[in-house]
Amino acid sequence: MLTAPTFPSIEDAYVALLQLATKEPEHRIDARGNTAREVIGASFRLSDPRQRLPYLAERKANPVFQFAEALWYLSGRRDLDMIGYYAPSMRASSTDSTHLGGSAYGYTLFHQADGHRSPFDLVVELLRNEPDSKRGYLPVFSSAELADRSNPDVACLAGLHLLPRGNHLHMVCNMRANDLDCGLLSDVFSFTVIQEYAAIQLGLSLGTYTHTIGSAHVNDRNAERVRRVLEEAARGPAVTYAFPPMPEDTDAATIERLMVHEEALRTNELRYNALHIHNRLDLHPYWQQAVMLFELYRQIQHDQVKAVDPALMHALDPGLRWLMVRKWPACAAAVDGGAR
Ligand code: 5HM
Repeated sequence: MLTAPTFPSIEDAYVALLQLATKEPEHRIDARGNTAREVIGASFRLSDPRQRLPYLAERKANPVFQFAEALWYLSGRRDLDMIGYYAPSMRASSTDSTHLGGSAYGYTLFHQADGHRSPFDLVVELLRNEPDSKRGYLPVFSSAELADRSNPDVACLAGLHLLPRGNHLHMVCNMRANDLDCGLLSDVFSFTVIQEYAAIQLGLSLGTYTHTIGSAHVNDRNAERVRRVLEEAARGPAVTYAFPPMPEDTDAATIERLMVHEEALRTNELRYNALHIHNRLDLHPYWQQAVMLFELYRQIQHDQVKAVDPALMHALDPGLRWLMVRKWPACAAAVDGGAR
């Protein structure tokens, strides 16, 4: 087969890649202090890019970070204030303690410099007028990033290729490198959200997502967790949840509104309960879920509660609840004895 192997969900692709890199590595590498097992030129396709979360207790995917990162990209930002609150480890990649560099993909793709249209806007406009186009490419990695040999943050994403074919928007993602245990899951989550958002702007259905990687590797420091994940996967699929479709009226104004709520919760200026989120925010129930995640995280970070608000946990989609219970002890405490 000459096209990438197809998987029904990111969980299946993730497990297959971990198996490949740990059991049949092609190279042992040691780049910038990271010893790793590596396979070069790996790729996969997702038939349903909405199946973008893995339900593996040993992996403990963090849906709060996943939504935060996707929205950070869609709003064209590069500030550490926002993303560093959700992923403190990303602060180490900043040279000025304020911004991120190459990995602030949203700034490259969605930022509108001085009234100019963003690269994303240009590609959407092109594809509206030329449906079978092969030119809908959004480059991210730039060799200029290599000019500074000590640059800690060189983009791993080379580019995203949007391909409207028939009624569907397909996307191919090219990565120069992917950490299969740490980077892959959040990358695929965010990039498939960008794909779905682009499909909506073009009035198309969501097509397939193809992910290609130059250096696909598992760092030795993560080997123990990877072993546990593979053991869990070998026991068979325990649970799976369908991720709902993004509402068809989602646009830049929706993202802006969401970011107002996100900031109010991140800075602890406001606190929301489930009823308020349901009844008082001008947001589709799909996006209300993201606000619920940010409020739960506010309770964990700012209030440092032992147990988060059970009503909020109850209002979460079952798949997100499953993940939050596994990720955060304060979420598990809120549903103990209740429906997990
Ligand atoms: O030395 P290098 O710049 O390639 O190190 C970056 C590491 O972060 C690699 O392991 C790369 O695969 C991983 N990474 C990732 O998987 C980094 C980013 C941020 O650009 C990402 N996915 N999005």
